[in-house]
Amino acid sequence: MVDDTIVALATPPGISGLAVIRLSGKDSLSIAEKCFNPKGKIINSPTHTIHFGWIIHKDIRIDNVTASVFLEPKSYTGENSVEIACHGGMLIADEIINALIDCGARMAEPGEFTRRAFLNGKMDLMQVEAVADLIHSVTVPGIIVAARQLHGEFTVRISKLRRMLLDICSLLEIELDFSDEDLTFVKKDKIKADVVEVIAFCKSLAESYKAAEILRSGFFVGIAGFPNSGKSTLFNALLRKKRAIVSEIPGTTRDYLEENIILNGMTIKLIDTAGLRETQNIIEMEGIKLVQSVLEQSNLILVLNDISISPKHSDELLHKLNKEYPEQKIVLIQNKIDKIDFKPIEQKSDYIYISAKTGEGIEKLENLLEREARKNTEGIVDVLVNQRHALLLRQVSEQLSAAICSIDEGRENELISLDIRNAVNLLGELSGENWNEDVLNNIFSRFCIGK
Ligand SMILES: Nc1nc2c(ncn2[C@@H]2O[C@H](COP(=O)(O)OP(=O)(O)OP(=O)(O)O)[C@@H](O)[C@H]2O)c(=O)[nH]1
Ligand SMILES: [Mg+2]
Repeated sequence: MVDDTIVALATPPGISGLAVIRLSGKDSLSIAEKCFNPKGKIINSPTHTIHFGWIIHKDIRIDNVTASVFLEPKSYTGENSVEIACHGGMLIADEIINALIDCGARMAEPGEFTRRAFLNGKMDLMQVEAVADLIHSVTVPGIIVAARQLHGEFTVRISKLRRMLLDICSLLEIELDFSDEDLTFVKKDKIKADVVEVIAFCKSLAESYKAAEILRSGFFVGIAGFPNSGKSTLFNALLRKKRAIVSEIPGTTRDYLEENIILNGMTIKLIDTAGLRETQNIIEMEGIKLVQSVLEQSNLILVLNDISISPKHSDELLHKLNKEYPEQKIVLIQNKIDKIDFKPIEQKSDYIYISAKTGEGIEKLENLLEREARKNTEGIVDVLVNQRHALLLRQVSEQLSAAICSIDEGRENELISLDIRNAVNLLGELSGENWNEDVLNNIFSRFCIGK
């Protein structure tokens, strides 16, 4: 148990209705008491009570506030805590924090409150990561999954798996103790079936990493095409504002531009890029090089075609991009339909005809973007798999596959059990039952001060 008392602003700095300052540690109440008036209220307070009063430090009246008291272990960190809600404004909160530091608190490190919650057994590592995802997720489904993870539903599943694997190890090891008597406690076929099921579960979870990343950070959509096809006009139309420069001069966009739109709770990260063509212009060439990295990280690529030149004008480019980016879904968008007098026939449901200039077809395109974003994140229920989880889950699968090989080769129970126990330990790393300082530092580097 850490025994100093930490303090930090828990709300974003700036002007707001209220700001919340958090204090946690065994001396939280006595430190808050020193600057709180009326006297005697906080220090003698029962847990989960709220007190109205003034922060007065060195005879200067700073602000009137409410102070909520939580006594250990019934607090976020598991320690004595006080949350002071003051008027929003950087200087007021800063002055109160300085007063509390004067009275014995120390400024908290990023994520230190949650680190204490973990160290005091208030939450496991998967729940800690869920807190970060809950704060950072830019999609509503991402928030819903992170909240389930925080609630601990996934941890329960992992615990069940660990228990099941440990039971298998126990049976294998009991059999070992009675090896002279040739007793069989468990059928190897049954073990194999159970282990194969766990491998499939871990593999599919590890594969959900990419989809979880979409729920966490948004769905990346790169807009590509020949110069003048209307990419920047479409970018502006989807954003409902003039963000990118539009002109009839081919090669207008050089640097790529990135902006978010939110479609029914799904954040779509739109990226407008330089038009693709052979060019001798050095700056334009640099812009075109950047397109490659944008398209590589896109979840979906929209190729814009100027239908007024020809509906097939971009077919070769489309073919080339399909070959270069086999991982990405690529959709052809026919633009500038306001300039043609024939009515295009919709060939496929994904085939979209728009006029970025007049707005015709934009709603249909938005529906397609939302549909694709949701399709790419289906099946994620109670955990947002991150890089750390994916790595551990792959290692669990490898250990269990080794156990299956040992069973198939008729090896001794001792060896089979060893591989399964390694997998159990790795699952323990996932939930944080086995942890080390490096893992914690890495996880908490994502946190902000005050969380
Ligand atoms: N009539 C019509 N003109 C359009 C439409 N979309 C774009 N334009 C015009 O086409 C020209 C090029 O548009 P941009 O949006 O700058 O094209 P771009 O693809 O971003 O071009 P680069 O940045 O050079 O690669 C501008 O004059 C636009 O007004 C459309 O739907 N209809
Ligand atoms: Mg442009």
